[in-house]
Amino acid sequence: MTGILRCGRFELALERALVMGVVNVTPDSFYDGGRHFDPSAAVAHARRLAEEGADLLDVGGESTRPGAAPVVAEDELARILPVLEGIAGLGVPVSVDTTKPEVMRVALAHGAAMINDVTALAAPGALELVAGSDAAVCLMHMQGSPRTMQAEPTYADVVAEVRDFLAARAAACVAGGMARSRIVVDPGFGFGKTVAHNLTLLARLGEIAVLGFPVLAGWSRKSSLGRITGRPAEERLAGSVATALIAVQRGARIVRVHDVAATRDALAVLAAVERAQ
Ligand code: 9MG
Repeated sequence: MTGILRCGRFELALERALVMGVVNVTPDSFYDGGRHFDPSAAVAHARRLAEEGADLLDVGGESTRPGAAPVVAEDELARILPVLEGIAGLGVPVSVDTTKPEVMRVALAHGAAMINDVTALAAPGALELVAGSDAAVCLMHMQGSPRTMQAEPTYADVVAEVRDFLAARAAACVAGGMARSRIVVDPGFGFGKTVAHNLTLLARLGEIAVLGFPVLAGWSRKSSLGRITGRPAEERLAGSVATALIAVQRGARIVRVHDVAATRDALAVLAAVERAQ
């Protein structure tokens, strides 16, 4: 896919796959929970990811790991606002990972260029709020909620169900006034999916990409990689990079990762091979 992703004051060319660096300001995220809970540590981490070549930074103040406890909007904002302020001058578009319209409103006022919503703007008022801004949105598929999603995920055809859901949410955004060039879709690896569901979605990612929106893929350090390799989250770099490459080869245009430098290098090699064809 070529084209442009419009996010706030940024226009991101999609000729090469983009790398979104994860900045979790949480005590309980599955891989980096607690590492950057202190705002100055989170800002330093974001700065490092930007230096490593992140095209976007995704800042989140509420863990979406399976079983995670919900956080009220006030606490979520208290976690992310000092970080948004600290990284505003980096020149890298900032995405805010939230499901709450109250958090979205404040984040947009603080310059967020994208809203990354793992519930695809399900909350009342969320769609209208984002549509009324100039930010991009990432619409993600999830079966259930973080508290319950891994209990017994069930699909007749996981790819068709995820694709149809994402198509319907994107259509709702367009009907609500959002330009197509502001919309990203994401199958939501690990969100109400077994390892087999995740692998099927990755293998058939092209069937999501045909929707015509940039596809974001997030496999970084996730438990499916642990199930495949037998390794804990700290040792899943190789698996994470492998899945980022496979996702891009099958149509993803954005990969959401903890390890920006390694992913950028791997994608540069892939792009060089593709140019040589
Ligand atoms: C917040 N978050 C955690 N994993 C994610 C994924 O795979 N995609 C998106 N969009 N957000 C995610």
